[in-house]
Amino acid sequence: MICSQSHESWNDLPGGFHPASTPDYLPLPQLRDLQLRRLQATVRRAYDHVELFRTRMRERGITADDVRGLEDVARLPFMDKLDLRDTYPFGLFASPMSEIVRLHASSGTTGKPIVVAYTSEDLHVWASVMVRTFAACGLHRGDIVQNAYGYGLFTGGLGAHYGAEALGATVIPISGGNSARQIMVMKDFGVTAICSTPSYFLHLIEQAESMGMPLRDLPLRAGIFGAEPWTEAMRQRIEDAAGIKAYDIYGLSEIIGPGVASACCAQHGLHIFEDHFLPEIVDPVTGQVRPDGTAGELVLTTLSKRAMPIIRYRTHDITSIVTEPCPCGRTIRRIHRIGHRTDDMLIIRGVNVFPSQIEEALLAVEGTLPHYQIILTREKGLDQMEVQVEVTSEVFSDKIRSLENLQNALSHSIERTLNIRARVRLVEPQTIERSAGKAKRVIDKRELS
Ligand code: DLL
Repeated sequence: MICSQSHESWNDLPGGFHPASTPDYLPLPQLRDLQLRRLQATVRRAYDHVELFRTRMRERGITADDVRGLEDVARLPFMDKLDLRDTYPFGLFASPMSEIVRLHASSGTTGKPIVVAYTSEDLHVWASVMVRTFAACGLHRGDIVQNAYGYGLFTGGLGAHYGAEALGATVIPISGGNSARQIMVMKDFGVTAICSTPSYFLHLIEQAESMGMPLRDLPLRAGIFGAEPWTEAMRQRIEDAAGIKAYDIYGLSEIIGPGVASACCAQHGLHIFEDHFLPEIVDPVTGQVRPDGTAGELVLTTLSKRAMPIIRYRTHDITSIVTEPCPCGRTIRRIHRIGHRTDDMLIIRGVNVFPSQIEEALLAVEGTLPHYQIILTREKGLDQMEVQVEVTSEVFSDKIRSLENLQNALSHSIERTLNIRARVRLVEPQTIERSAGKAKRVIDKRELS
């Protein structure tokens, strides 16, 4: 089965573009053949032009000619964020500066930013994978797209912008922030789709309510959400509250930006645009390749990037490759929703905890809003975790007794999920700081205590 026309309205896509004619639906032998040819060209390009890569290949006693099959990717050295930092700013470029037409940068959590570069061919590929992303999410010519990803050095804004334009949609380059204006524009311009982080969209849901214009009453029908982890429970809350379909899209600056993988009408996993990005799943500790279906760290190799080819990049994102074919008919493989990163893991009194597990435990209980923050402290040498959760104003003004019941239900839900006790504090709506971009879920004060 191919996604229904009503979902992916292919007749309304720009001239000559039809998803069925993109590599999304290539027969597998053809796709693997294309990947191999591109992998060989990428390795050769990196070997010839990037010193760090050439040195590492030589240390392993291999050359670009040793890539004879796709499985040979496992013989190549890994790259990670440190390599981008150590070669800051331009040390990994494989094209002369005269061919580089765009730079982006990502600050990450610590230290110097990392810089990424694009030739005009790279920008063309980026727009094309974003067109395929939007088409998979059911967008088409005639859609009015409010792009609330941040414009600037962050790849979200311009990445989504050029993709939506190339799709033939009408783009509103509003960027993040100024929530009252976002709602006004959404209503006045008849916006049908929005691009933002899921956490910023939650904030827009509330803002719309407070302005007496609930999003359910507006023409908005789709949200293209990504750039941070979010759970399936959060997706359902968003869909119910705003009366839209919420699609998960994934990407990272080092590889291209948004446009690495996207949900489709089946909303079960994200299709990787495998003709441009080769995925592997490895054991996060040993680096050994794991078979499809097994969870591990996603490693990505770019297959067509010219300015900055990236080989076997350790993303730190944990997922697995879906083994069943997708009902939408795409042949490119899917990854499961990315719930967390290896470096998100909190160790609390010796127990490993991921913020997404806390989100799941909280959203399993009725009466809470999906705004929460995890605060870690150390008291007398012992780690303490406090989870602050916003509750609806009705609940908050309710009797003390029902607040206590809710608090207990949340503590139990956390204990059931994680096997660890947390202090739960219910807070009034709007207490937890909102971000126009990626949400800050964890405040770790343990080093200070
Ligand atoms: O966040 C690119 C992007 C923009 C993706 C807009 C989607 C939409 P970075 O700032 O380099 O790039 O952050 C990349 O964000 O390694 C993941 O840990 C996380 N991430 C991105 N998308 C998702 C997602 C952009 N859908 C890092 N689910 C990645 C979970 C995500 N995590």
